[in-house]
Amino acid sequence: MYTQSLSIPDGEAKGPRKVENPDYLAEFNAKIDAGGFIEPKDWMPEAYRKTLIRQISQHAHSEIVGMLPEGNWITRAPSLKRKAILLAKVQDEGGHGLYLYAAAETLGVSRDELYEALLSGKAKYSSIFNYPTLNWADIGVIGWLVDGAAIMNQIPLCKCSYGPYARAMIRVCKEESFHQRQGYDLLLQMMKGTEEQREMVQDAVNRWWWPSIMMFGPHDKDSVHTDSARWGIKRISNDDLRQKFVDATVKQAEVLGVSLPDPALKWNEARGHYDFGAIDWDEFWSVVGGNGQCNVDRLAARQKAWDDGAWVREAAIAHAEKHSVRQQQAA
Ligand code: FAQ
Repeated sequence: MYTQSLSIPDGEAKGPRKVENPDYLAEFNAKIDAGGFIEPKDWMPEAYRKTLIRQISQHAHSEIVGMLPEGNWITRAPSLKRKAILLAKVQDEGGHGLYLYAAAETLGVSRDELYEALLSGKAKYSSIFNYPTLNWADIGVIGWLVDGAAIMNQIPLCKCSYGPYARAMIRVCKEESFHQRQGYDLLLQMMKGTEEQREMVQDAVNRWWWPSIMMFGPHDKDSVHTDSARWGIKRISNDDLRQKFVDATVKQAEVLGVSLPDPALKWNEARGHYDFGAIDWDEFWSVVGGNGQCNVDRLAARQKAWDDGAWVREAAIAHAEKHSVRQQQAA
């Protein structure tokens, strides 16, 4: 999308100008301080470029791995309407992955390199997608809590300093908003159903609440990518976003008629926020480190998709080569 007509200055084969230069740096900092966007052909410090490749590609990987827990339920959706909604949602997540890979490519890295980093386990993807979807209510809870957390994190990214990432986020957030609503609607319907359905919803909420809170990443004191805020990539810190999410979600849980599995969850008048219990960081780091319930299955599914798609990539290259020869002959 972004990358097709990108010709990079200074004669480099790909990627922006990498030479470090104090004048360029001053210009770059001034643009960031003024709230402007950095575009692919602009000079940028190498560390900024690397941080963006890391974050955008991990975000892209999260989207396409995130298709799996819900994709698993498409054939088992209880009605045609729910099947159509779920199919559209899962396709949207695949689309988000594609915008994000394209945005990362504008930074001078190839799709193959990014994909190789995912499949070899070098690059991370969101911890949340390593939990299993055990019952139909999980699909509603993913929409409500996981997409809800994703929107909370991604709205500020619409104003991030890197133009292609910020622009991709605008459309992604609109679609995530639909995802969140369809999930909440699904749960509202189930809560109006039988006792067994209400129990399924509560069970799903109990299992997904803490992993959703963990999605925002480690506490600020343990967050290592501090340059990200200075460069206007991350505009709100992990803990502040997590707090905003908890504050917004408690009321939604009340309306739904479910309890949140945290006895320490309590409104704090002095802070003007909800207090909540301690997060199990051992569990978080274990899942991030590859030892969650579904890490192995998720990567195996992505590897299979990559292998099964080899003929498509080969056909596309053959077509492009044929086209290029014809163009040369016609010239
Ligand atoms: N899982 O220094 P920080 C979605 C890592 S999309 C795994 O605080 P940073 C849509 C972090 O990478 C969900 N790893 O890092 C959807 C770093 O390791 P590294 C994805 C995590 O980057 C819905 C280390 O810990 N969203 O859900 C996690 O400043 C439904 C230290 O952390 C994005 O990617 C985690 N949860 O802040 C799809 C949004 N948290 O890289 C399908 C963009 C932290 O040095 C169905 N990303 N780590 O090896 C961000 O906003 C940031 O990257 C954070 C982390 C906030 C995730």
